Amino acid sequence: ETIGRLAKDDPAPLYLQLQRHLRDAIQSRHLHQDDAIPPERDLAEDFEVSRITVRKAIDGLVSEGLLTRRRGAGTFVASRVEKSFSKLSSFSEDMISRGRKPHSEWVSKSAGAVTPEESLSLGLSPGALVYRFHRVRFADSTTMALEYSTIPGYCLASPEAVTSSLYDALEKTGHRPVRALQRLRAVAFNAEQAERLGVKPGDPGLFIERRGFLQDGRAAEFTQSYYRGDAYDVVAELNDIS
Ligand code: 16G
Repeated sequence: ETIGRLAKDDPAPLYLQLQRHLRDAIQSRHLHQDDAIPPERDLAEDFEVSRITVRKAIDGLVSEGLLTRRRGAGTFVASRVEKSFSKLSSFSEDMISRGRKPHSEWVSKSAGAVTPEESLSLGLSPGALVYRFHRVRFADSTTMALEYSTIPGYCLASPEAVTSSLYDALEKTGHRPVRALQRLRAVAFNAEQAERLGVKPGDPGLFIERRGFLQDGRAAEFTQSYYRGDAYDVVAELNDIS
């Protein structure tokens, strides 16, 4: 099956055009998780570009985590989610960019006065209003994570404002975080968490705690995420500091 042709009048470099085609094919589910992509020489022929261009396009998508190379077998649509540790993206965005459908099962949604622990994490005064969201997060019908978010009251009109994506709701009120601090730790799922995720107690998880801030420095979120250890690779680009 051919994925398409490149537009003759597109001024973008060929490898970027090819990347766009492949990305679209994944997002629109013409290519699924674990599917092999056509061999380089077929892609080069189909798209009428050189193999160097094909290789460059694939290299970029491999480093983005959308594709993985398996030695001797070819290049496949990645099955584990490669999650950037340094991008301020949302769960929904992470899934949509991989052609998967984000979905949440709500455990609870509430409003209340900040606890002493939350007030420390969010820098709020005692008594301040916060909203709390506890969700099981899915990609299509697969469980991916458990999330507990605490959002200052000034960020949203009410907890009901969040129906699917929290970041979409925050974006609508102009309170999507622009900066965040994160901490990552290995965990073993306890019995309750394992049951919600449909894994075994003791199975490994990645605990990521994110504190997000607005441009003016005020807190926008305190979220504790428990990602499935069997579903995620956490990746980051490093630069020499010397
Ligand atoms: C991600 C964030 C979490 C944020 C959520 C919003 C990490 C480690 N955590 O899971 O802090 O609250 O996305 O997702 O990336 P949503 O907009 O899909 O609800």
